[in-house]
Amino acid sequence: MSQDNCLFCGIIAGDIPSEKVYEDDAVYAFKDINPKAKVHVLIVPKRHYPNVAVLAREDASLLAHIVEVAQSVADDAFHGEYRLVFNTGKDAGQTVFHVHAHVLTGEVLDE
Ligand code: DGP
Repeated sequence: MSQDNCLFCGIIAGDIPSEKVYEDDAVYAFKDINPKAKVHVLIVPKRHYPNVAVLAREDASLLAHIVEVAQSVADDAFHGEYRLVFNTGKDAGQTVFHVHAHVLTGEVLDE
């Protein structure tokens, strides 16, 4: 279910262009517009959840699937090693309130 005025719902629907990396029935993965690593992919569930805490509570298996997709992105990009970040809340740096996993990989990352 999508939400009006949600940027990532618009990307999933194809109304806003993005560089797709992976898609299945449940998730969509695309390149971050402002990459913080050589490979910086966002993975979003197609159904709108505002943050990872709500997703974990309402559909833990979908959260596990997002981790599987992150692993697959990193398997392809950088021998399966990656950083997985869910900014949760405005004061933690969340700017888009449709849950998204940042997958940072493709190079050795700073600590
Ligand atoms: P966060 O700060 O955790 O809410 O991350 C939001 C990310 O979304 C940020 O890294 C930049 C990315 N982003 C924002 N707008 C767009 C867009 O229109 N297209 C793409 N591909 N990424 C976007």
